[in-house]
Amino acid sequence: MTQNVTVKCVMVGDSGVGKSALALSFVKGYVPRNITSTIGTSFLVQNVYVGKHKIPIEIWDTAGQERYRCLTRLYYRDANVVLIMFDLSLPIQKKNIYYWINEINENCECTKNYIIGTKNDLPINLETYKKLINIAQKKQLDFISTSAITRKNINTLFSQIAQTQLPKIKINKNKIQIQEKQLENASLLKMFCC
Ligand SMILES: Nc1nc2c(ncn2[C@@H]2O[C@H](COP(=O)(O)OP(=O)(O)O)[C@@H](O)[C@H]2O)c(=O)[nH]1
Ligand SMILES: [Mg+2]
Repeated sequence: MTQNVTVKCVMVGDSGVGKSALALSFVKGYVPRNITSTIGTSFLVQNVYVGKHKIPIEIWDTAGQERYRCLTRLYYRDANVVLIMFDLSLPIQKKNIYYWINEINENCECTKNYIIGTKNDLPINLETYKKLINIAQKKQLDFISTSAITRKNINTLFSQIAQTQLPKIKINKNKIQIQEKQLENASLLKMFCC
């Protein structure tokens, strides 16, 4: 028997970096022409298989605008994985990258965070790329360069995310075995004590 462990994966980043596109590209396999701006947070789920284990990944797609920030904090508080996303085709300030990393460090006890570069099908801004790689190294975060349009690295990213949760499946199995043992003991007690 295999136990399901659901992974809560939250995407954060400025408005327009491509969070909704990446979620849709992963779940639906394509990016619709007109993506509507995310209000609050939307939610999608997709199963990923690691060996015989089915791992449902919940993708929480948050709105980037400042006015929703208090609301979106509620979503990443109990996330397992956070994808901190930046548009590779645009210039970026270091302080913006650090803003998001600190925001997640202060508000979330996630098991794994990634820095995700988006839109790598467009001509990329080399300065942005270098800054992201350097900061990822400094902060010991994995960096993955993606495109929602070509689907570059999308499946690789979510397979990696699913694999990070495998140890939890083993723990859950142990828990279930212990519970079964306790039930057996309870039945034995009933037989002998009553
Ligand atoms: N070329 C390209 N455009 C993208 C990509 N991802 C998103 N976009 C475009 O960038 C714009 C903002 O994307 P969206 O997913 O709504 O950003 P969000 O505000 O972070 O959710 C849309 O016009 C998308 O079509 C990508 O990988 N490549
Ligand atoms: Mg969006």
